[in-house]
Amino acid sequence: MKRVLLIMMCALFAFSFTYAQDAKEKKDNKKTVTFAVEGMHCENCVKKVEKNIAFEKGVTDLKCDLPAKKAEVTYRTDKTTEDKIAAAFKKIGMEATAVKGENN
Ligand SMILES: [Cu+2]
Repeated sequence: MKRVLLIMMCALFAFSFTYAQDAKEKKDNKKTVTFAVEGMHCENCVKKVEKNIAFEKGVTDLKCDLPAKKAEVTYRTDKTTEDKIAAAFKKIGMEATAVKGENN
């Protein structure tokens, strides 16, 4: 009887472990894309980007590099896309192009 219980405990443990791994993978579907942002020329522009893009649906992190005119956007791939983020830049009057080969 004790042996059955032990086997069941092991099975349960293995199952929950697999499940936890699965859940972690689902949480980690993040992607960071660097955008070259045309029209971001001063601190105010950076603030505008931070106030708008950072709150776009699916965006989890945002770093602006004013001298390089670049914005590093981290987003959840299940919530948004590169195109949607570029469209959000367009809405605030900036042209964002994903820089290939930097981190994507
Ligand atoms: Cu400006």
